[in-house]
Amino acid sequence: MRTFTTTLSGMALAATFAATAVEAREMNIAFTPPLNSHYGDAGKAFKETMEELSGGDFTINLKPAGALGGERDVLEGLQIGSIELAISSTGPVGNFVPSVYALDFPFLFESYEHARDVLDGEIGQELLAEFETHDMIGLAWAENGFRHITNSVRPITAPEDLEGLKLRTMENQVHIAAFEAAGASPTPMSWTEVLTSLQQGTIDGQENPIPVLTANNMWEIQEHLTLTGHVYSPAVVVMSKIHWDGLTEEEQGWIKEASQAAADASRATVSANEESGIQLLRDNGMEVVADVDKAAFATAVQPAYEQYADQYGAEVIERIRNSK
Ligand code: EAX
Repeated sequence: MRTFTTTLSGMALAATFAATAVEAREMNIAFTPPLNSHYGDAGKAFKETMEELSGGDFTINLKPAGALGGERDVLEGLQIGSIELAISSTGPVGNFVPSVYALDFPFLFESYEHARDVLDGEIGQELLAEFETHDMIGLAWAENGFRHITNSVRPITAPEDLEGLKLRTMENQVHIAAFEAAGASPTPMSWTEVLTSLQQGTIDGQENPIPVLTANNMWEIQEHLTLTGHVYSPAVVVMSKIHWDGLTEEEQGWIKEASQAAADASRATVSANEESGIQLLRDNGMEVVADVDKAAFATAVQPAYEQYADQYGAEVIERIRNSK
């Protein structure tokens, strides 16, 4: 009898160890573009790197296409710990980490190289550190890209053509002010509502980088594209502080390495697809205005600086301008 009982408890113990051994810790990483996008490539790089470094102790579940909500909802989820990780454009981030608004001013960055240098340098790292006092951990700067305007009312060849256009913006005070100043009628909303709103005609247009347009077959619902490049849109790899604090130092190191891999992957995809993406949009019937008087658009949106630069980091904006 004794042997039988010993065997049973041994088996129970083995089963417990076996269950514990295979029970990888799961984390979700949320983003709004589809899996087949620059954010999807970032998410896959994060997943591969984290699962390799942890030897399978962690499983990263990709949650693309707004599966866990719009960017603002996801950031709120990070703060309360209902979501572990996200790749988010800075669009709504300024509502949570105000100093990040300094990155969202129009015509502030002059090239991808300039933006990447600033974000990987002192300014970008200082801003990442700001996230922690807002219950999030800023891990790395990924990339959304330079934003351009699409609509289905008229070709936008000059700022005057924006007059009265119902243009969706992100939930970003600086962008709203910029398009108001230019004469448009800005409508802030989460990305998860944009495609339906365009199809229903409740908005006339929107503005986004080329990879977001191609990943969402924008040619199916928008006729005109104008290559204004009016804002450089960073994306941030960000984690819930609640979940970060539950990791060992070694595990936190893995998260950081995976975040940088994600950032690098997004930039590689943007660099590879910017030109080919514009051609794809043209080939699918969008009328592209490429020769844009950017100085005229910069003048039209300048009031956004008067309205918000002092509140959202005039000193950082000046440092960025001087870094050109
Ligand atoms: O982050 O909301 C937007 O327009 C963003 O560019 C999009 O969600 C990708």
